[in-house]
Amino acid sequence: METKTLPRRQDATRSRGSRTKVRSLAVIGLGYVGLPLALLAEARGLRVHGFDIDTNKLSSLKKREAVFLEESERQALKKSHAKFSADEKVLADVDAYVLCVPTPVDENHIPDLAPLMAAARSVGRHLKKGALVVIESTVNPGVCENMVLPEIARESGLRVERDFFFAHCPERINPGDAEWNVRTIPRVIGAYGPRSLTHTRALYRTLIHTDIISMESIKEAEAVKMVENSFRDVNIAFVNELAMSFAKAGIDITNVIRGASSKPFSFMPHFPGCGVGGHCIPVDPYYLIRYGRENGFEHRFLATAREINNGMPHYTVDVLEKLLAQLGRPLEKATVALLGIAYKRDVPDIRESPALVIRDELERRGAHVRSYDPFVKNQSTAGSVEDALAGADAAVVATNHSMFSLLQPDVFRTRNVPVVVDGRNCLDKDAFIAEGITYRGIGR
Ligand code: SAJ
Repeated sequence: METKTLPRRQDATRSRGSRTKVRSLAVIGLGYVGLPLALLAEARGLRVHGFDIDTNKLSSLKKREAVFLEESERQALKKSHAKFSADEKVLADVDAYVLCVPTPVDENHIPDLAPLMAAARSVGRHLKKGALVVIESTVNPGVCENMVLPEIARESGLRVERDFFFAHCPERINPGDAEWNVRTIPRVIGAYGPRSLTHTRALYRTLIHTDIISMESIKEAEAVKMVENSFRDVNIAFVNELAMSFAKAGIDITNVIRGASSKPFSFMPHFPGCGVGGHCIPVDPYYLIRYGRENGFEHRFLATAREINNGMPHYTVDVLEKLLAQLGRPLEKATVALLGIAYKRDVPDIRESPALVIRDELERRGAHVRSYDPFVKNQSTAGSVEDALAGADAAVVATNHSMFSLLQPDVFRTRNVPVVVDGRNCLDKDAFIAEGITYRGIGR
């Protein structure tokens, strides 16, 4: 409702009516960020073109299908007249471009900007005077202005702030969250200059009816997203470290967190688990670490938090190995039911999922893994929970899917599964112990 503006060095010029009005929008990258944005823009009356290089995704979109959408967005997609294509022609003659392409890290945690740079070149080839370009992809400070903008200017031959306008508005999509979505989440924008700011604010005011906060610079907007997600990673690492410590002391960390949460101020609960997955939280801190190094600063705290969180899948397998050894059952040659492959509750996304690390580590230690995930059936080796548990020496819950949280101990006992490691502390610990099952959580 409110367009809050943080104190700025330059006063943004007021929106000049139709000159900033966006009537057509091209969204580059039609994943869980770009597609909801494209559908929202169409619902707001804009002519929308969607561009993506992934032909599999485009063939689903041609059938008006997309598994990662919320139900209301799935309905909107079925009725959508937006044009989705891998042909760059859809990038011609639009008032605004929003780039929502992935910015992953490689196996050495080095940020990979190739998709974003390729998208920038595509836009540059079709950019016309007066158009606006917004980067929603998550990047560290400096990337938009020092890497992406020069590519667009070179390809188009146009000058920023004079011929076209440029800004960063970091995406804040929270997969699986029905309440906070592209319509309702406040947004932060950082623009190249006052005219770019005016055009960017006009676009997002058209799209969303919630707070729009203008930062003093593009770098500040890039930094906001990095800080948001690094904050979450370090807080998860904090409780993961506590979990490993309190496990040795026989203290249930989940009770301690519940107790600490009774403090009505300056405590924000996070929860220990078998690891940190997804496209954001385990990725963004590496961007900040690299950026710090470029500026001669070592982010020791961020790096330590990453190390702790990256160690949780192995810690989980260690817990299992010790429990089986106590029962005289070596992990090697044991059959382990792995419940959960996705990185997060009730989503089909496996990117950076700790469950995949647990699976690989179990197999590396000689165990036979039977995995089941109702949201990721194509990676499951069992057809149901019961199928995964049949003949298993142990079970590991790696994702707190709603259906797993409801599992009762008798499902395990009747299949003679003596050991359960609850990597998301989502099972009823007392019920499992009462049923005579050897139960361990993460920190409880
Ligand atoms: N996790 C924990 N303990 C926690 C919270 C999460 O171990 O207390 C694990 C999850 O199991 C998962 C990973 O961390 O493997 C990431 O979980 P997440 O809830 O942060 O989910 P994401 O990756 O979808 O994060 C998104 C982010 N949104 C954006 O980047 C725009 C993040 O900023 C949000 O804070 C987060 O959703 C959210 O709040 O749910």
